[in-house]
Amino acid sequence: MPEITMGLTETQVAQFHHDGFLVVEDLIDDAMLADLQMGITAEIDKSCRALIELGELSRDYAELPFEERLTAMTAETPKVIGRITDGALAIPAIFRLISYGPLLDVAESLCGPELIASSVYRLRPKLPNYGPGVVPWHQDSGYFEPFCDSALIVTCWVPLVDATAENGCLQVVKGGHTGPVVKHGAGHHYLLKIADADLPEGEIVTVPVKRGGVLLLTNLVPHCSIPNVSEGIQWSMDLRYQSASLPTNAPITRLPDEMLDSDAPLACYPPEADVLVRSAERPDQIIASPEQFEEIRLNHIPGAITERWGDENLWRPGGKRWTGHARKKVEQS
Ligand SMILES: O=C(O)CCC(=O)C(=O)O
Repeated sequence: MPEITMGLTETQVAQFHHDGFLVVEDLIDDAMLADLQMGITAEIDKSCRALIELGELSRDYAELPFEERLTAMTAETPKVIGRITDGALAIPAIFRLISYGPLLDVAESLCGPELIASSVYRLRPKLPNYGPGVVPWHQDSGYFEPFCDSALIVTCWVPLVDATAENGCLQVVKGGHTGPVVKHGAGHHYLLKIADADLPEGEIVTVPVKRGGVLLLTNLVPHCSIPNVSEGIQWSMDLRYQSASLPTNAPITRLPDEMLDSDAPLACYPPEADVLVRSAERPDQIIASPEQFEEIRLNHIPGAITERWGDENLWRPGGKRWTGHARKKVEQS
C-alpha cells in the first residue's frame, strides 16, 4: 500500500510562522523509530567490542534497556557516546529517517517541493545529569552562513522516547523569531550561546514531545534544552530541511530560477554535506540509497564558514570549528 500522508494543514503552517515553532504529534511511526534504535544499538555494540578488546571497557552492558545502557558505559569511558553523538553517524537508519515520507511532507509544506536535507543533523543521547547534553539558548541561524539568515531552514526535532521537562526537553521563546539573528557568544563544549541580556523577548515555553511526535522550529526562533534530571536517557535526533533554491553543496544541477548571487556561500552550513531528498524537477538526482548517502557524507570535504562571532573560543585548536562529521573523520584517520 502506498504511504498516505499530507503534510501540514494551513492552520498548522500559520501557527508555525506565528509562533516560530509547532509540535506535530504521531508523525513518525513505531517501525521507523525502532529501525533507528536498532541502527544506533548496532553502532554501540560495534564500539563496545572494539573498546573491550582494547581493555578500555569492562563489558557491553547489553542487559540494560536503551534508556540506560549508554549511561552505564559512559561511567567507564566517554568514547562510545563520543562516536555516535551529533553528526558522527551516517548509518542506513539515519538515511531512512531523513528520507521518511511523512517528514518530507511536513518539510514540503514549509519549504516547497524541491527539498534539501541540510547537512546539520544531530543524534543526541542526553544522559541523566550530563552537562554536555544541555544546549544553551541559540538560534540555529547562529551556526549558519549569514547569507541564509532570511531564508527558512526548518528543524525537525524528533525524540526517540517521550521528551519531558524532567528528562530535558527543549524550551523556546514563543514568537521570538521575528527579528534578526542576535549576538551569539561561546557556550560550553564549543556550542554557541545567546546571553540572557540579548535573548529576544517573548514567552519562554517548555515543549514536551511524545515519542512519535516532532517539534518543528524556524532557524530564527531562540531555543535551548534543559537538564535531564530523570534516571533515563533522553534520545533525540534533529534534522533540518531547506529549499533547493538556497545555497547548498548537494550535488544537484541548478534550475534557471535557482541561480544565486555571486556572493552566495557554498552552502548554508558548508562543513558537512547536504543531500537532495525530494524533487519533481530532477528526480534522478535524489539521494536514493543509504550507500550513496554514506559515501557523500564521509567523503565530503568541509567547506569554510564565515566567522561571524569573532571569538577564538568558538574554534577548536587547529582552526576548525567542531563538527560531528569532521570528528569522525579525525578518528578514522
Ligand atoms: O536536543 C537538544 O538538546 C538541543 C537541540 C537543539 O538545540 C537543536 O536542534 O537546535
